[in-house]
Amino acid sequence: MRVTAIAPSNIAFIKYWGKKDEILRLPANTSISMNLSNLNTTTTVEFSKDFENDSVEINKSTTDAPRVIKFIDIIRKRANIIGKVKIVSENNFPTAGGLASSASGFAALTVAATTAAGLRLSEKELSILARIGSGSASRSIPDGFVEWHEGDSSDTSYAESLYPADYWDIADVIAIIDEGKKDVPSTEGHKSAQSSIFFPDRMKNINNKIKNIKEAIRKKDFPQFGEIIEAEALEMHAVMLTSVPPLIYWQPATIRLMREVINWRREGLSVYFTIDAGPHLHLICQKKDERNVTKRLILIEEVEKTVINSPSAGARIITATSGF
Ligand code: 2P0
Repeated sequence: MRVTAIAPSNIAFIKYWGKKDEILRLPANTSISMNLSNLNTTTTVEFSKDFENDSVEINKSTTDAPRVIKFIDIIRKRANIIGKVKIVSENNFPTAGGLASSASGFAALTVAATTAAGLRLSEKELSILARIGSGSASRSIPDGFVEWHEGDSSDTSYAESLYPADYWDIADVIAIIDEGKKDVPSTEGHKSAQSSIFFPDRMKNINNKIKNIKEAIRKKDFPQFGEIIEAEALEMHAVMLTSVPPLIYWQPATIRLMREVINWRREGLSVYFTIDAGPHLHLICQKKDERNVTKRLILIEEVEKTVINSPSAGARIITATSGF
């Protein structure tokens, strides 16, 4: 069977940075995220004994993709199939530029490949499997606003939906600062998190933060929510900056924009930033302020592009047909 799936990327409000098990990708802490409507990956998978080799095409280029094939081997083993695989995948945004392509990529691959292999997995099982491909991909399986439980074993570390996509009208306006590939891929970056002097303090307070953000989301208290996410992004980057060796994902324009956001807030615009393992800023605002935020961003020279996102459903199948 040939199966096509689509999956969103997601933005973490409480971040996943550091792992307690690298092979299983068990995170050091629980994280909270929102799926993004305008950053997605569409992936088609087919297994066949007639294919001579495994083949992977990402964004129209053929690639070896050993991490993808290793993941497919887990699925082949579980489904007890021996056919070679053909994978065609496309992102609607730049790959590996700090825009979480591995989250949407592995989530779409998990759904398409397990279905094509004849497996029928629950959402929880899909999230666990996606996590083994890439940690943040576990959060792109369920809908809308999502919690990834850190767990203490593979079976207990999975994501589930807190609220559907239409629960809260907020937006993530991404300011893309530099579309070039980032220096240190996040899988490498994760390894150094524990070397930061601040990491133990972060862990001490993280469950409290999870509790507070869930409360802010439940109450739809936007300023309280915004303050938590901004402080959280700065805290994660404080860990990155103080890791050995240090990880500096920011560009000069990243800092300039952070200052702008704080100024705009002083002027009465309710907008907060968060930042992932890259230079881009995610400006989180209420839907009613999305145009105002975007208009301001376009005037800033260093902002190459903006991408407006609303909360989105999780990974899903688009088509399933018999054979290429
Ligand atoms: C997050 N990031 O919570 C954090 C914030 C980046 C900064 O999850 O090694 O690509 O594949 O499990 O999922 C990026 O880490 O790492 C990430 P792997 P992943 O969104």
